[in-house]
Amino acid sequence: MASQVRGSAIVTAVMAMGLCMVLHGETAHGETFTVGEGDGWNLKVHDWPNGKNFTANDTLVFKYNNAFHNVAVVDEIGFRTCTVGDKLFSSGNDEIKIQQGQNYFICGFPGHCAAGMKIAVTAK
Ligand SMILES: *[C@@H]1O[C@H](CO)[C@@H](O)[C@H](O)[C@H]1NC(C)=O
Ligand SMILES: *[C@@H]1O[C@H](CO)[C@@H](O)[C@H](O)[C@H]1NC(C)=O
Ligand SMILES: [Cu+2]
Repeated sequence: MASQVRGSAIVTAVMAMGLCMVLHGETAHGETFTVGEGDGWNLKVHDWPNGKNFTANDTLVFKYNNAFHNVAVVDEIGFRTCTVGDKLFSSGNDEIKIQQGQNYFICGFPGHCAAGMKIAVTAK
């Protein structure tokens, strides 16, 4: 009987933790951020990371119309020069996990990165 009571207390505690994680948009794998909030991955997204705290393993969700945009994961040089490499996402709803340190993303459509469709995200 005592162990049954303790068991249900543990189940309740685990459920409360799960609810807490859902409410905060978090899982054991980190927080989830929608890039650009309601505007999504857009031409004016450049400053979106400012003032946010990112941690390794957080997930960035890129939402966009894939007829007009895509997401290239690049290095610092690719970011600076707007040069796309071989890591390209184009579903229009891409979930990308970030790593500790700098993470760079640019749009590969002609002129978009140069216009500001690029973000640098630093994760602790
Ligand atoms: C980010 O972290 C700093 C330092 O810990 C804190 O002052 C700030 O409120 C945090 N910002 C957000 C958006 O959580
Ligand atoms: C991120 O995930 C890796 C691999 O699962 C793990 O080793 C690392 O501790 C995680 N880092 C953080 C900050 O959660
Ligand atoms: Cu674009």
